[in-house]
Amino acid sequence: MRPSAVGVCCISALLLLLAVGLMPAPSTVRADGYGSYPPPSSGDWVITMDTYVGNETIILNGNLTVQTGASLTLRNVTLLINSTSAVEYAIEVQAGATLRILDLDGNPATTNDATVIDRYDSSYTYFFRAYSGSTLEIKNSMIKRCGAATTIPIYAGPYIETDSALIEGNNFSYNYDGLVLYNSDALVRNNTFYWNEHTGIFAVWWSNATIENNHIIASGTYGIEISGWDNVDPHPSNPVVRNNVIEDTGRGTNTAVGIQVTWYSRPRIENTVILRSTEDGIYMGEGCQATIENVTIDGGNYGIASSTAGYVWINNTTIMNSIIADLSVADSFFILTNTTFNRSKVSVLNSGNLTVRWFLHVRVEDSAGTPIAGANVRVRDNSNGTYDENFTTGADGYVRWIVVTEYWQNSTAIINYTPHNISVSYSGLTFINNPREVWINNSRTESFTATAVVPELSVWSAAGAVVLVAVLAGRRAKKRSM
Ligand SMILES: [Ca+2]
Repeated sequence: MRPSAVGVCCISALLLLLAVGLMPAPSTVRADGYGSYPPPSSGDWVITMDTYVGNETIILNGNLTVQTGASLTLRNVTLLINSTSAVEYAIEVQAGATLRILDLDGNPATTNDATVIDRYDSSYTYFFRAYSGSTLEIKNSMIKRCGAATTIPIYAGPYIETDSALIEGNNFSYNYDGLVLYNSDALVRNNTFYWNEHTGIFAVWWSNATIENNHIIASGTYGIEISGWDNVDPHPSNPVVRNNVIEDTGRGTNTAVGIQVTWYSRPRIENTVILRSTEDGIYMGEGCQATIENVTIDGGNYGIASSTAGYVWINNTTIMNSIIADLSVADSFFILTNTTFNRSKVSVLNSGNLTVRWFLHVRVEDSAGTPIAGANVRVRDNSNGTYDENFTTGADGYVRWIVVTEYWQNSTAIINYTPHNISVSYSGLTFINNPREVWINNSRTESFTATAVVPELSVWSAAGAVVLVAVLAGRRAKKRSM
């Protein structure tokens, strides 16, 4: 059946609307709400009961307070805070209250349904505080231009001091700090932090948050700051930081650090890429320790720098293209395992020291290339050290992941522990080039080959095998002749 003229007309109109982006809002996209709703046109908006607002733009000329026992859910809401002086209005979530800032479809890829919180068209900022004991969920939404230029965490940006915080799939842009975690074990993942004035994510005062899969772009001073607040009464923060990309911290001009760790904090930093920080990729400050694993740092004045930190364990990491030094170790202890850096760009200062280690794998095989299980492998470092360990090969003929030290360095000396002496033994066999001296300055596999095949069978069982083979061959021959 041919479409009617009216139908064609309607379809054409629809296509036109689609083409120019003027699709009428579907019926679900209609301002609605209940509870402490609608918000007042002036004065504070106080949420005293379970409240929902959807698909609405609100200009708030006052504070927004979610009171204890109440909840506020925002979906596809644009909330503009109209402060008229420098320190005026705030969004506050009290202990025992819940705030949910959500999009409509639960999909971070569609951003036109995000809830957006921003200041109104003035130069005055606003504050955002989710207090201890509150519940906060921010998903697939945007928070912009929050916080003031201050070192006081509660004023510096969207401020979270509750553990019950899920921050996922959002965009935090143009805030002073993109996100402030204060005594918070929040889960912060899959967010974008763009052009926050000072810091992308500030985790301070016992914040053991999980910070993962975030993209932190062009923060002014720090991509992520992990802090124990001070050294007088430190409250170290020990977050897990993984799978993040942090780039252009400092925007090429400021003295800026990809990940700043201070005051006895002990983060774990994994699978993270740090590009073009202006000063340091990672800085480790007083009393701090960290495990840094599978991290790539490219560019900046320094790769990983420290001052009076404790132990910094750096594993499977690559540091490259630093302008001044890939490693700057001041009064700290860096232990590198399987980590790539430029040896001509290392600075060890004062009482600092650096240990460089690699993984050694040893394979043992017979003259036919068959792996030998149960062979003994002995590894010793040179006369500067005391390392002397024995291992046994597995079914695949390997001993793997032997950690060997190449050298140790302080501000005045380098002590080499390589070349290493590696020997293998197996009853009844001799091996080519065994024992051998190996200069180990990268992770590597050493293969040892025997001069004969493994004498697997005794004389009697070998004779038995010959008989068995003969019998089998005979059967086969009979079958064929049938
Ligand atoms: Ca969405």
